[in-house]
Amino acid sequence: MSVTRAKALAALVLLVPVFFLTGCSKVSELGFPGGVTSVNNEALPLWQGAWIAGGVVGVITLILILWPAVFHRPKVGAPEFPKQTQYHVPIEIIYTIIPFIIVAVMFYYTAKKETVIIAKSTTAMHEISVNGFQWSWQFSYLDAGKDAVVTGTTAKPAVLVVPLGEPVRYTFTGNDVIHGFWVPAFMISIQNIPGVTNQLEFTAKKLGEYPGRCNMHCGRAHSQMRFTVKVVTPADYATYLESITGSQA
Ligand SMILES: [Cu+2]
Repeated sequence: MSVTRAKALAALVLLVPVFFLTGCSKVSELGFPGGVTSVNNEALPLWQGAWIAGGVVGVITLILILWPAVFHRPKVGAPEFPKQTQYHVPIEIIYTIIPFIIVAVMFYYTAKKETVIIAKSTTAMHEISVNGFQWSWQFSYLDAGKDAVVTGTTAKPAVLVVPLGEPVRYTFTGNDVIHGFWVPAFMISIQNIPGVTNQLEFTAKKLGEYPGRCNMHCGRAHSQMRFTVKVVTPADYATYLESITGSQA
């Protein structure tokens, strides 16, 4: 009976990762499509690695929970408590060191990717300034002149138009409180902090419209701090810049 139970439990535990790791490539991307931006290309393996690490830890934890529940149930006539093994120093050392190693490995890969993602180059072809304020966004297209500025409102969120395949240097600032520029599909989240200038360069690699929002709770209308990123061809981008220059849209 116990051997059959053990086999059934092992089969169940093995099926879960097999289900997630096989199938089409979309499943392996675990909810984030690759190739949307240059940042996305860098960050996707980190995302997948974090899920795999979480999955392994989850499966081991599940086994440790189910094993005693299935195989060490109280027997009729047995004492109320089984043998207690508290203050078992080797076990306590092991369960202190293992989480430390897990966090250290994840920190190492995160820091390594972050260094690549925030690196500045001289290849940026455009400059766009992103200013967060209570409660919307302002996008200034610096290479089109100081007056090429688009300001959103909660009723009419702004659209950030970016060129396909051309590297852009973004500068992030905040007017009043801290805001968070977040485009989930791009795997980009960077803060707009008053008095601090953050920068990030990236290249959009797929045409389309992508929703963005503020992910720092910044006040009453925080949830309405939405915007859209629209990736267009370089020709359409040039036309767009002409259409907003001088208009203070
Ligand atoms: Cu905000």
